[in-house]
Amino acid sequence: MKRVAIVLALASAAAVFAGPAPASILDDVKARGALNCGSNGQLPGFGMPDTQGVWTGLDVDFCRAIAAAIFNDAAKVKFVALSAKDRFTALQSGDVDVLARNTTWTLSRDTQLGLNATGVNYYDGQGFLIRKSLKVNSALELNDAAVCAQQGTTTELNLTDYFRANKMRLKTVTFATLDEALKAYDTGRCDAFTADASALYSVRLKLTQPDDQVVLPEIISKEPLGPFVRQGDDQWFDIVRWVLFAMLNAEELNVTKANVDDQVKSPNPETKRLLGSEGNFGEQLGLTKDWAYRIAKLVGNYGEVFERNLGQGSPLKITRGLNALWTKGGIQYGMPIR
Ligand SMILES: N[C@@H](CCC(=O)N[C@@H](CS)C(=O)NCC(=O)O)C(=O)O
Repeated sequence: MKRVAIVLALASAAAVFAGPAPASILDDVKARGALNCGSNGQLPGFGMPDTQGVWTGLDVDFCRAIAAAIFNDAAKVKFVALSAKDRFTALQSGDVDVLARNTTWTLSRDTQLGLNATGVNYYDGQGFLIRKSLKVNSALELNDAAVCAQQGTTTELNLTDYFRANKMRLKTVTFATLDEALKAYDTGRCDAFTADASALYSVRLKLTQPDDQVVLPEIISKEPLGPFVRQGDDQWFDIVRWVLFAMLNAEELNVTKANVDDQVKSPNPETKRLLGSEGNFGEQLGLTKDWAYRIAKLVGNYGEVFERNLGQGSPLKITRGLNALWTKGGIQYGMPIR
């Protein structure tokens, strides 16, 4: 009896110490009235504020889509610029609710860091930028090169692997920030600069002589970039993952910012389920029936977001490539809403 009493006392003490069950991230975000979104602050096309403090980018619009789904207001987002090195601690500590910052999904990031990757909003790979004057045509000619890269990235690790696998000597020169790494490359401290291929498009435009640069043909890694959340809140994980699927499905069903009010009347059952005129799929996520309507209306579908930030509507002019929908020769694929 005595032992039982002690066990019970200990259990209730533990309950007191543990405190009340933590509120869900969705509840926190709603109570706060804004989503805290960890983003890149320096990378055109993915995440960057302009001189007026207006943020743009693929990852930025992804966070706006989450806000649209929750608040019916795409502006209810506070963007937090995070460096490669600090991004994971900011998410772990709760400083941000979601990390959408050109971050590669890898096994250790998905397990050891206490985080979960929710999907892939950009299929990327690592490439090299080099001065034309060096007359190098292939990354395999980089033996003995000094290569600039950024700390705390998969870029650094792949670079070492690639040189080792090809039995080439390497001098890695790393920096904490993109601007430092670029400056070093621009002033000739390195022969080549390496980063995700998507980033090379914008990085090139920041150099003093963009036309004197060439991107080598080799892509040396897989860099599936996507939004991350903390482990332990499945509802939040689902919301973030399904916001991306909703944007992809909207593109597949030709639901756009401009036509969504007509598409609500569409007889197509898939469109009806997406936009909430049939079923209660948004409610199953803890949101409202019209969650995906809000995303399409206020932010647009995946293709629209891609084109304005990275594609033909942007200075970068990146083609869809792997990021085309699966119906158009790419591998972007939204899971079915049913
Ligand atoms: N996708 C890679 C690389 C991400 C990364 O941080 N890339 C750099 C080089 S383009 C960057 O975005 N720098 C911008 C900054 O730190 O402000 C990863 O997840 O580790």
